[in-house]
Amino acid sequence: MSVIRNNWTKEEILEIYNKPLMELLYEAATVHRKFHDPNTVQVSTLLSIKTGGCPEDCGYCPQAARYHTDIEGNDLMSVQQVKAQALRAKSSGSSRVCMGAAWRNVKDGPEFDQVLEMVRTINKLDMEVCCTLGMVTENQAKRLAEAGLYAYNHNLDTSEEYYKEVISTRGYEDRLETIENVRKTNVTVCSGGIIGMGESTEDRAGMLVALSTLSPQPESVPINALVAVEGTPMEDEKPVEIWEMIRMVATTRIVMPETQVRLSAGRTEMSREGQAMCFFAGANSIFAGDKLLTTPNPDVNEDMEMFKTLGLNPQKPFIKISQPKTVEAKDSEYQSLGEKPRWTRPDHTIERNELAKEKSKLATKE
Ligand code: SAM
Ligand code: DTB
Ligand code: SF4
Repeated sequence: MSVIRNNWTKEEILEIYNKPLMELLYEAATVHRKFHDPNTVQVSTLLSIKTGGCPEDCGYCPQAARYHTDIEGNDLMSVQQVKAQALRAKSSGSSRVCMGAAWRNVKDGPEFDQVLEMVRTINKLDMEVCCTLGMVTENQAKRLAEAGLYAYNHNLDTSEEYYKEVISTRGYEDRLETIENVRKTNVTVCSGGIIGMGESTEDRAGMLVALSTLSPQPESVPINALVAVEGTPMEDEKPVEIWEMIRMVATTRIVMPETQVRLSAGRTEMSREGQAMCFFAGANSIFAGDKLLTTPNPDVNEDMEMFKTLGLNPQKPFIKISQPKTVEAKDSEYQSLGEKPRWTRPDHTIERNELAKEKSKLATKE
């Protein structure tokens, strides 16, 4: 039985990533079978509970207010709307709902209280609840845990070095600190990244070093292929080749044997054969539903057909960790502290982000 290693080096990871493909696939599939049932895939549904208008400058993101994209922004959804969507997701075979908000960080107040109520409501539907709300403090993470949150998603996105070329409004250390805050609770950590943003293979390996040396390693690692959205600084990035996705998934599986590796954004561009190779290489989770947060995703029925063709079964909820208990707001042990945490704001200049902002200003004037 291999042991989980928290001391992977970039050189070792690069060596794995660059192996002849058949060797890489065989090694990854062998690790996968030791730790997981290869015919079970976890299915998560994404729900954008607050869309667009985000103050950050993430170069890949269509929800950043400073870029001129086509998406329709929305205020925070109501608890009832979220419940209806969660029920739909459950009936179509999802065991988890991941609620995303276009926020830089969580702010104490009525909107966060409403999100806590959404967490309670979905947990009571016996589904795993995940949130991705930006940076969180320890107290906020504890309040989410108490409401019944199962997972918190906060991606490292890329290597520490390349992160500076992607985002200037917050630092890598803020990302790591948020993950540490989540780790102070029983909520599981979901953290991964994006390939296809112009990063090098070394950056991909660097991100896997950062994730695999976390102790414990994240319980789930989403691997996204960039969805290049018009108006964002990355609109002209070339699509990721399926071989790169397969290599990234396989390498992630080898260095993080126990984690659920999620085939995330970019599936609309992948053939069934390509996705099948990713599952063989160790991917055992997907985002399902016609939409990711703002961009398209394969149709649920098509995904279920693919599962049938490949003999895959959706994973039941709470397999690895038991269902958290929900504490009602009136019985809460924690208070809203009204914190004003000082997350960093490096504010260095990223040329392509600045150009996209300028272009957006011109487009708005027209
Ligand atoms: N605002 C919160 C945050 O940034 O932490 C949560 C939502 S944010 C949209 C969640 C993640 O989605 C990002 O960290 C990024 O990895 C992924 N993402 C966003 N836009 C993407 C795109 N165009 N292509 C692929 N992944 C993307
Ligand atoms: C993750 O790693 N990928 C998801 C989820 N976590 C929140 C988001 C993908 C977003 C793709 C672009 C969009 O639809 O806006
Ligand atoms: Fe905002 Fe998150 Fe998009 Fe960055 S990734 S612009 S923080 S919604």
